[in-house]
Amino acid sequence: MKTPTLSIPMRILVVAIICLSLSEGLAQTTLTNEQRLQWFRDAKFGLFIHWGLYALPAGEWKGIVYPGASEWIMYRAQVPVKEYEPLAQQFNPTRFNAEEWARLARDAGMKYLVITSKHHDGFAMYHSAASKYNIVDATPFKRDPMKELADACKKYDLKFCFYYSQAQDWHEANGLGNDWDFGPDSMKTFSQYFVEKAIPQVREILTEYGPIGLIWFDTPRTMNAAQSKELANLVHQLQPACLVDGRIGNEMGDYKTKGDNRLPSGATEMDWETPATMNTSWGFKKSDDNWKSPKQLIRALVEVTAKGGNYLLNVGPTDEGIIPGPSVQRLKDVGAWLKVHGEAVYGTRMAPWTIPPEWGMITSAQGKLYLHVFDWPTDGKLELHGLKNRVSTASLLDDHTRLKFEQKLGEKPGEPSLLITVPATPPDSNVSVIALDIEGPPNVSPQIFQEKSGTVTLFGLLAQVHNAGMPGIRKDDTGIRDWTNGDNWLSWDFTIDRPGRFRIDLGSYAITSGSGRTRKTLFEGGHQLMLGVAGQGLSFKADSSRTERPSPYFTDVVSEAGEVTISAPGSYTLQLRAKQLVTFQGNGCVVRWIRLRPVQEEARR
Ligand code: FHN
Repeated sequence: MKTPTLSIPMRILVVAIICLSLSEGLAQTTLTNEQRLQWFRDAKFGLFIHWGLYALPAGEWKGIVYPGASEWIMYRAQVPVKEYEPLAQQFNPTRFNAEEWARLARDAGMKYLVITSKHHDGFAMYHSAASKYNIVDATPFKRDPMKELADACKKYDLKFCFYYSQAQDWHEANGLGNDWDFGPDSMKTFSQYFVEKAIPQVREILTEYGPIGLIWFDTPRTMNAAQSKELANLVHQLQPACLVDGRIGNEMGDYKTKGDNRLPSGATEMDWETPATMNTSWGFKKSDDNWKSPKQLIRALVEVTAKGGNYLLNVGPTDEGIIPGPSVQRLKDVGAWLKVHGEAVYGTRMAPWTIPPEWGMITSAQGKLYLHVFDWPTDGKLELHGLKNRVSTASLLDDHTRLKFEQKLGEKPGEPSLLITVPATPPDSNVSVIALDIEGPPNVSPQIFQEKSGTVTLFGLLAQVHNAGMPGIRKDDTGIRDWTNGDNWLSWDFTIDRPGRFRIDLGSYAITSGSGRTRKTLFEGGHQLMLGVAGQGLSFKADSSRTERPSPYFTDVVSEAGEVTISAPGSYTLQLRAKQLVTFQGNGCVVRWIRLRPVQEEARR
């Protein structure tokens, strides 16, 4: 049979179609964000390592202990480059053992490891061709610990990742941050630094160490959008599967990076990470013994997971290459908990409830809910409101003991509700987990319920903002922020099933880093607020006179609004309006929560 010959326009068309399908084939090798994020979403827990020349002074310079994190010593003590640089000649971490570090992370239940390839002091902890100021060329150690760690991570099935300070570089005349040697940043040619050091070094860490899970950029400072984009593109071009963190600058990055040690109020979005310290400093600091307890760390990991994020927990090894004992112990403790309860963490998704219940946190997986109980009930009954799915079984996660439960799926005030009968003592002293098998994908009522204690908490995150189109108020992951416009007002709908008299408090927050750094008390100055509920009105001043629930992360700053009586079960609306708002250091009123707590009759007498 004769093959039909194609006319010239037809041939052009065929060639074009072939080219198009080839280029589509190529496009498939570039990954979407969704594909890149897959491992990160399931991993939940990573090890952050801040290791550099700053481990030598370890927070002290010429006999003076400087406040804050040790890796900032060069900045805090304004150490000239010519005095800081010679530290390299003493840096000889002969006790460094990459396998030990990787094994420790693996045994802690971590799935990735992020280490400082270069921090703000500008010293490369790997063999860099772009700068001689690196661990191989400038120290007696002469080894490349990053090569050793990359191999060890592969062996222990951890994603190997790099931190890289892309804008601050106190060693370079055009890097940002060093004004004591090189003058103010405004006088520098940052673009020159960016092209001559940052870009070549990022290229090196992405080409010399095998597959990299993510690059953790930090403190972008004055970088412009084109520079952030160039860096992100470079990462994806060299390693399409490598993630870029949220501190690349200009709202870019494959996921969001929260503030250091910061946790959001509720579960509102996925794909974020909280970097956290175990004590105060990131780098090793001799005098820093402000350790969080293993319980606090386990609870923070659970809270981050339940709210949709990942927890990147830091250690600061010494100049000898040793991870401090208290850090090692804590990692082992978290690992022991995860060994038993990992099913309720890895691969799970954030809670279907925006706001966690008063007793703990919730994570979810296919057909499952995991109730992470921080405050074990003393009367043997754990209560959960809002779940519309039928529960088929409830059991303790550790030994699979079946638990009895009673479920009400009606529409009376307080329903739907689940009452689980639990043992008198918690199975785990850190966090006990109850696993629920549920029918169908989680379906949760958006109502705000009264908790078992009788308390109703109205979180800022759940507030309806009225006149929201006007400037002067915003909602972020902690609640209502920067409320400065009196035309804006807030309201919450909620249900009461056990009426009575309630004391109402308003919670703002102060950030505590645990380092003794200045606390940010956003209520300074006092706002005059008005609150209305169940036909009663309260006028009160929001101030900073009382704090509660001190935690390593937040201290709630509490203002007392007064008392109201809610005399019948049913649905109610609470309104919060401003009589006078004060702007303090650029911040307005913060509403993290409003809490209605039952007043005990005896206490009132
Ligand atoms: O300045 C750094 C600090 O030294 C540390 O590396 C942390 C880790 O998140 N990041 C910066 C401050 O946010």
